[in-house]
Formats: sequence, C-alpha cells, structure tokens
Amino acid sequence: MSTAGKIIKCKAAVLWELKKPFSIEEVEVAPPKASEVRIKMVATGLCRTDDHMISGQLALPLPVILGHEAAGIVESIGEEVTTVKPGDKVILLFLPQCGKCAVCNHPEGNICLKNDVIVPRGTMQDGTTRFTCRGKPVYHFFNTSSFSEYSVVDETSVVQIDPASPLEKVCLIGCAFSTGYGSAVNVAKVTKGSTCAVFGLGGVGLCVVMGCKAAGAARIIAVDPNKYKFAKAQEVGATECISPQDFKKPIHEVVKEMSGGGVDFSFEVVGQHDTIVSALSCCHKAYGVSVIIGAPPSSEDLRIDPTLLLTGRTWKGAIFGGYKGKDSVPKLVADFMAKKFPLDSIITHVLPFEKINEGFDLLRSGKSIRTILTF
Ligand code: COD
Ligand code: ZN
Ligand code: ZN
Repeated sequence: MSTAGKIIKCKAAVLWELKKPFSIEEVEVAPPKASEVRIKMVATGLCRTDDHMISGQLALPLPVILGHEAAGIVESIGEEVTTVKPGDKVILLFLPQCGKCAVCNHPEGNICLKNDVIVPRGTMQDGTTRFTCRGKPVYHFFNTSSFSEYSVVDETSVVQIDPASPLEKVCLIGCAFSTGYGSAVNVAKVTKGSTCAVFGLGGVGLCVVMGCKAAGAARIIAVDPNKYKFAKAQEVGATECISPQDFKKPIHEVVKEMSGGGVDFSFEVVGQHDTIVSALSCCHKAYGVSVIIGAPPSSEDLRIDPTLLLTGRTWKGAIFGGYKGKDSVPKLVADFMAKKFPLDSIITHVLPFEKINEGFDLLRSGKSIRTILTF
C-alpha cells in the first residue's frame, strides 16, 4: 500500500540532550510539502561533524535528528518537485544547490544561500519541521537528518544518481569523499609533482590524500598522532607518515625540513587551532597554499602572525570540497562506478542502524575510519 501523502511512523535516533547517547525512538515523519522530498534511508556514514554536534562544539537546536552523509530511495515527492521521482536512488546534499542565488550563479563557491549549515535553524525552508516524537517537534540537521529510517528534505538538498550504484558505499560521496578529495583537486588545485602535507587522517583526511594522489603529487606527508591511521594512509597514497609525538620540535618545523623549506600544499583536517596554524606555517612562505577543512569550536577566535601571509602564502577554506552538489555528485558517483577511486579503503565498520551509539564509540576511540549504518 502506498505511503505517499500519509504520515510515516518509523525508527529514528533522536538526540534529546548534548553529550548524551542517541535514543532510538518511534517518530512521525510528515509527508513532503511543495518542493520537498521524502526519502527512505538505505545507508549513512558517521562523520566527526555529527559528533561535534553531540558534544556541543557547534551550536544547534534540540531535540534533533543528526546525520548528513547518506544515500536512499525517494519514497514520495511534494508538489512542484521536478528533479527526482519516487523510486530514484539519491544522495542527500548537506550543502544545497538552489540554482538561483548569487553563490549558485557564480562559477566559484558552493555555500548556496539556502544552506542550513553556517547558522543551523534546524527547520525546512518554511520554518517548520516534518519530524514529531512523543508529541514534540524534532529539529532537522543540515537539511538531511539521515539518522532516521525516513527523512524529508528540500528538493535542493537531494540529487539522483546512477541506479546501479551501491548505496552503502556511495553514501560517502555525501560528505567524506567529496569534502576531502575536492579540497585537494578543486580548492587547493594540487599540481603534478608537488609536495603536500595532510594533518588529520580520519575519513575526510584520507580522502584528501586520495585527491592529492589523483592530482599527481609526488610526495604526500601524512600527520596524525594515532599511528593506527598510517597503514590506511599509505594504502590510499601517503608517501611518508609522521606523528607529532615522535618529535621534540614543533611539527611544522619537521614538515618544513622534510620538504626543503615548505610544502606546496597543506591541509588541516582536524578542526583545531594549533593544527590550523601548523598547516599554514609548514607550507612554503613564498608560494604555499594551505586549506582549512576542519571547523574549530564556534566561540573561539584564532590569532595569527600576518607575516605568514605577507610573504606570499595563500590561505583558503572550503566545505564539501568546493563542489556544487547537484552538478557534481552524480559525476563523482559515475567516476566511482568507473573505478577512478576506491571507497572501500575508508570503510572500516558496517553496523545496523540501531547500533549507532556503538558506531560513535568506535569513532571517539580512534578505532574506526568510517562506520556505515545500514537500514
Ligand atoms: N595533528 C594531526 N592529526 C590529529 C591531531 C593533531 N594534533 N589531533 C587529532 N588528529 C587526528 C585524529 O587522530 C583523527 O585521525 C583525525 O585527526 C580526525 O579524524 P576524524 O575521523 O575524527 O574526523 P573526520 O575525518 O570525520 O572529520 C574531520 C573534520 C575536520 C572534517 C571535522 O572534524 C570537522 O571539523 N568538520 C566541520 C567542518 C565541515 O566541513 N563540516 C561539514 C561536513 S563534514
Ligand atoms: Zn561530514
Ligand atoms: Zn543557491
């Protein structure tokens, strides 16, 4: 029997309070309104950004259904939806592409002005939510909320992909892969034969390494205090792996010495002030490019010595690897299907959705790269 137009009761992982485990609850998911799409989730990855929300490092309204790296199947569509239809395989886009705003119409930049990432409201575009639990409205997250068997998103936050694609893998193109790989190939524009340094070897950092390799970097220096990450980093293309704990001198000095004066491109994929400054300082003073990918706690400012930039360095940042989602994600899925890059290397665990708290424990203990939850 069709569920279109009806409320769906299903399971979701609700975060009622910061720093507490998720509670698996029965929620009601309202049908999609105009320009909205209801999706049956198939697979979602667990990203550190979700964990930053749990810890309160980035502010958002509660109670909330988190999750932003996901793939699923369209269950039903609201009026005026033209780009997807029921039955389509889709990837959710935590950065929307409305196609109409000043950013969408500019060739560079991807922070569509309809985004709910920079200052999250936790609602649909009309200011209301489609989730209810125990009679209370539950907020959305990044317009994706993939930690639920069903979710409603704006049409601008979902894109159709190849029907043959394995959703339990390509869900990573919804965040880790595109964020990391795009930061190397689109944002830094890594060049052939160059030397790169990547700080932080989580799911996102390893995809930066893949992007540097694909762009033809000759050396990729990978930095992480957790040596468990080194084997994976080498598997995806790192040429040298170092831990800051093995050196007495600051890590940027070590990287500068290793690269004969500074690397061509450096990437911060940790989300801390000290690593942001280390990454900037270790790129060459005259022509180095440093890209910030991690987001440090929202309430703190960062002070740097302006001379670092005065000598010629370029300092950049990007979300979602600079990709415009609706345009780029189907192409990245096609590239994956053509075996142009691997996703298996970063998937260390696959768990049923109900084991979401176990998945986050693995991430916090440093024992996983990406855990995929299947529904
Ligand atoms: N030096 C080097 N590496 C370090 C250090 C250090 N001092 N301290 C910790 N690390 C390593 C950890 O051991 C770990 O391996 C890695 O850094 C971080 O990996 P994960 O698995 O915790 O995180 P990811 O890869 O899932 O996400 C990293 C981000 C930096 C993207 C994330 O934390 C973040 O800041 N996100 C917000 C910015 C953003 O773009 N959000 C949108 C969607 S992600
Ligand atoms: Zn993410
Ligand atoms: Zn837009």
